[in-house]
Amino acid sequence: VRGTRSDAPDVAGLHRAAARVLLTNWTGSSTVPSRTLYPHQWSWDSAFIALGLRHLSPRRAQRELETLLGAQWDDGRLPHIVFDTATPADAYFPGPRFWRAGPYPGVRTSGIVQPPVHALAAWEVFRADPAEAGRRGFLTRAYPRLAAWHRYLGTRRDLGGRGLAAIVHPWESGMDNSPCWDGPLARVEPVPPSRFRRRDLDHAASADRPTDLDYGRYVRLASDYRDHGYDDAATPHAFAVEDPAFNALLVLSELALARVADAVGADPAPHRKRAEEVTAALLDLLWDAPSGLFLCRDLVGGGLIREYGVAGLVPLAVPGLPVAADLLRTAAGERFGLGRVHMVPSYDLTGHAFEPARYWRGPSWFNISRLVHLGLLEHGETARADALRASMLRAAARSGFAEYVDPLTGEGHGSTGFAWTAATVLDLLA
Ligand code: 2M8
Repeated sequence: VRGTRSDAPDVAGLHRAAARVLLTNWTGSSTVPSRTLYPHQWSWDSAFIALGLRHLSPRRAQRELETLLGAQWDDGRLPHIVFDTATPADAYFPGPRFWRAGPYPGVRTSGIVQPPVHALAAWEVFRADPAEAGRRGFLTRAYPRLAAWHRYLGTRRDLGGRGLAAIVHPWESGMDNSPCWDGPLARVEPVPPSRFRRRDLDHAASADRPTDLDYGRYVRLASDYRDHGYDDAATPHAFAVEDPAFNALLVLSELALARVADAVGADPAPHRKRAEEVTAALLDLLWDAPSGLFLCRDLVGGGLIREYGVAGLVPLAVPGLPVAADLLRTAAGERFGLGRVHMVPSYDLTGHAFEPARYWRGPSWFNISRLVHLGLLEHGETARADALRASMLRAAARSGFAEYVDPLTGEGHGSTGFAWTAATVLDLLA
């Protein structure tokens, strides 16, 4: 499957190849992001994967989400990793022996969370085959779990007390080493690299990954949280941030959950209300008019974080967003170069910390580009949306479904055969 900037990819071949990636990464009850780098189930990956998988097998897409929901904790949190018990414990770091967590014996998980894309995915998966979903009681079983998940985020995670969900670890944003976290992380005492053994470097180039110093800080934050029993109130969080992408996804998921509630005979009104409240809080607390972008807020150091990351563009997907025109200008401006670079870069192209190949410090990612694509469609920007779609399909075809691509050259980096890349392609082709 080949496609360059000038020749469009062969659609049938691309579809077949994407389906093959999802088949290869399927474990029997869920899909691993990558057979090498990430050999377990990841929370927001599964939601994006289900959105693509529904076009191949709605039943399997339901199963994907059910496996994750089955690992839900009593407090409502959905863990960011559900460990595959058939995979050796040391295949990934930090593995189950590090986290020492799980909802009950036999299910091992991490103790942190990832962005709430699940209700959105569940609704779309349901719509792909309502009859099959109905036979399996998919929505009826998913609804209380999804509602409990959102409740967890709205209560225990409202660390700022003003209506937004906070993240307590960079991994929770899904954008691990975004330059947005450099400031808040500078306060965290890193664990020395001799105290842990990274596995990611066995499978990916170190120039494409976070540094050892980053990892030292990730390990410190995760072990502090673990040593306080993953108790949000009891942990003295050295890192606590309100992230616009995380909260915009919560808005989209609350809106989807309102539809789910309606479909199962529950009251949709509280979900719609919550979506309105989170949108209002996003605008009130994270919107930065001078830059025309949503920024992250540092709850420990105080104030907005003046780094321009793609998380700030994600609220574009929120229906009726009053600042959509400003966000569109920013997307098309020099920082994100929409239409002039490959897909949507994860960080300001003109920023001091921009690195085109290093993970979340510049590379373009398929899940985020898809959210921006949905935002463009939402606000009637059809031509720009079509161009972005074409750019994503080309990049996926050229790179063998890479984990991320260099926005300047389109060259793939990280793992190939990456599940949400393939799933996003299937979604775009549907
Ligand atoms: C990356 O994060 C994990 C930790 O959760 C890692 O670096 O090992 C991120 O890209 C994250 O967004 C993603 O969910 C995960 C699995 O694809 O990998």
